[in-house]
Amino acid sequence: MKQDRIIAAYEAAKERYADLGIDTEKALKALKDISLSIHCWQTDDVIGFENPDGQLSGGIQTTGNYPGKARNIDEVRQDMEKVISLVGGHHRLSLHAVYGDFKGKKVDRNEIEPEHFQSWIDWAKEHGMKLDFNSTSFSHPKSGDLTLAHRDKAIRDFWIEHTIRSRKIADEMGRQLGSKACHNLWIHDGSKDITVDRYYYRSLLKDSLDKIFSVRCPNVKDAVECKLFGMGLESFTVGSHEFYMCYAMKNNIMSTLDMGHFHPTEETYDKISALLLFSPEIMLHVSRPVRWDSDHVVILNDSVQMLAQEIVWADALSRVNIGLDYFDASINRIGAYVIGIRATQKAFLQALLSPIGQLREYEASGRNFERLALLEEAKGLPWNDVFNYFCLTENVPVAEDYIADIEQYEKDITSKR
Ligand code: RNT
Ligand code: ZN
Repeated sequence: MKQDRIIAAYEAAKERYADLGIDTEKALKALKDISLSIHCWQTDDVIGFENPDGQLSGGIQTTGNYPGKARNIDEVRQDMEKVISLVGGHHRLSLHAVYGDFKGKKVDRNEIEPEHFQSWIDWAKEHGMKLDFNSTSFSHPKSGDLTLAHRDKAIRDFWIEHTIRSRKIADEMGRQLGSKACHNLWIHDGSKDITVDRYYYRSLLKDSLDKIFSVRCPNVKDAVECKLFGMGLESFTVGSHEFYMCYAMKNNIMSTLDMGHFHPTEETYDKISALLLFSPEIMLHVSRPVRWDSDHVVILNDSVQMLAQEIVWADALSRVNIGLDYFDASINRIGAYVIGIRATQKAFLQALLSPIGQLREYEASGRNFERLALLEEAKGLPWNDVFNYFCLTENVPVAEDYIADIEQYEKDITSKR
């Protein structure tokens, strides 16, 4: 898009918003300050570097075999650098424990150390990014259907050790980068068919978590991620919503809300204000479930817009850690990142530009027709012109211009892998 047209459209949008008492400059500044925690695992379909021929197992699955996936640490970094060059703002990178710099050596999950992630910390520093971390319980010989809730103490201990080490790695990342790292704990533990010992498994998980969180990590913000069910584990998930919600509240840690982990007719946004009244911070996995937790690429849909509105309207941007979590192996993976990141940013910008003052006034005085009418009108405000201007001022491609850029990257780089 031509620069003078972007600016002219922005100036017009700015005036239109000013009519409604909305300051676009303020919204743009707020958008710039929203750091998304970009997941590393869209680059290589959640495989990591333990064994490049490894298969994904443990309640989650990627579908598709689009060519050009990253095969090693250099390619993951190359692709992440490309992604961040195509989106405005300053962001975080979320790593999983299987993405360590193992240099071809076999390092089991109960042996990982901060040193295996030092090159990531250096990379992050070099690129002005902060890091977040995730322990990895899936895709491992010791992770059948159960890990931290396994009946066998030896298996539980193995995963307790892994998770404590993961938290220590996150602690080191937070320390060196001067920004507390979110450590997210998600395990797939559950069963395919009806289970008769639910209380027992949950008591084992609770005990394992108590051991894990007894280790102090001052540079970490801990989060636990609940789920309704996993692939092949349809009848029972040990770490259910209520289980983790209670655990998080009792132990002063964060709950992670993954948009794919709830019933299709539930909306994640409605959970925010309920949680924030009891917990100082929460974590999100912005995702797109299609019929189930399919982890499709995030798009600008109602769920994401309502989520962003809820956070902005609750004045809770500083209390919500916004992580992304999707993996689509059926389309260009860099494209998948840019679409999802930009969709999330657009949702927040829309929310920042909404006429919330007037909406609240209508609501407070019982003028519900007026409230609904203004909500509808706000959908058509020229927020996209403001977003284009954001991209322009951030020196990243405006509107669909990034498509050609990604096609070029595919031609030059990923198609040759
Ligand atoms: C799985 C969870 C979890 C994973 C990532 C890879 O259902 O959403 O967050 O997707 O840790
Ligand atoms: Zn998730």
